Amino acid sequence: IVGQGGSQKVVATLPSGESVEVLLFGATVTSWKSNGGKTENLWVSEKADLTGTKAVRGGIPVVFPVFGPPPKSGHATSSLPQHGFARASRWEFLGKSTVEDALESDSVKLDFGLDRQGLSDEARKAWPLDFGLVYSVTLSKDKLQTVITVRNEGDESFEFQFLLHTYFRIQDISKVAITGLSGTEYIDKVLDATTHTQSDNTLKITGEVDRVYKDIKQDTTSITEDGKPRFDVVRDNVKDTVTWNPWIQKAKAMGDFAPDDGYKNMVCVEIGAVDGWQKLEKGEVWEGGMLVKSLL
Ligand code: TA6
Repeated sequence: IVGQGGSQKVVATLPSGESVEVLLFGATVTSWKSNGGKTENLWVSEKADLTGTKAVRGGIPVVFPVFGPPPKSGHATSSLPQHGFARASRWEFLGKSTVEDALESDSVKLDFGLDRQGLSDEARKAWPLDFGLVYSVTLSKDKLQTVITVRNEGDESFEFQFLLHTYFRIQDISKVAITGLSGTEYIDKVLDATTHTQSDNTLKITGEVDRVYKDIKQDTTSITEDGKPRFDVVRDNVKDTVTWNPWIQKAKAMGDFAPDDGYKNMVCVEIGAVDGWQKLEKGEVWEGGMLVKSLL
C-alpha cells in the first residue's frame, strides 16, 4: 500500500514487469500495465481527482447499486447519486494472494471489501440495506480480471445494478472499432433513448456515442485499432455492455476531463448488469465481472 488518506492505493507488480494500481477510494483501478509493464491500458484524465473526494474520471470506476441517474421511484436506489455510491466510497484492502502457475505464468489477486459500515451517512440513509461487496482484481501476464460478489446480509431482498465503467486507453479514436455486438439491441442515449438493433459487426466512433447494448449473446466484446485486435473484454455472468465516448462538446463540458481532446485517446466499453435489476434474496450472493485481455 502506498500514499496517505484518500490517495492511498495498492500497487502490485509481477516478476515479468506487468503492474496494476488500485485506489482504495472506489476500489478504482487507475493503472494496468501489460507487455512487461511497457503498455498502459487504461486512460485517466489529467484532471481526475485522485485524492478520494470525487469519483475518478478514468480507470475502472465500480458502478453499484444503480447505473446512470437513479430511478424516479419504486426502487431503494432513488435517492442515490448517478452511478451509485461504490465508486465514491472508501473500500478496505482485504489482502493479496499470488498464484505461481508454471503454465499460465504468475498472477496476483488483490481483494477489496465494502459494506454498510463503510458507507457515508448519506449513502446509508439513501440505501438503508445490509450488504457486503468483495471486489477482486487479478493481474496476470496479459490479462486483468475484475469480479465482484454482492451478498445480501439483511433480512429483506433487494435489487441492484452493477457495471464496470472502464476507460480503455487507445492511440486514435478514428482508428478504433468495437466488434462483437452485431444483432444486439441497444438503447441509444444520444438519440433520446430509443431502441435500435446493431446490424454491422463493427461500431466505429465518429461522434458522441452513449449506447446500452442489452442481453448480448456472445460473451466477448472486442476493441480493434487500425484493424488489429487490441482488447478482448469477456463478460462473466453479466449480459450488457455500454459503449461511451463523450466526443468534443461533452469532453469540454466535464470539469475533470482533461486534456479537452482526450476523447481521442479513450473509449469506454463497460460490462454490466444494467438492463433491469438483479434481485438478491436474504443471504444470497451474486457474482459478476470481466476478464480483459490486452492483445498488444
Ligand atoms: O457510461 C456512460 C454514462 O452513463 C454517460 O451517460 C455519462 O454520464 C458517463 O456515464 C459518465 O458519467 P459520470 O457520472 O461519471 O460523469
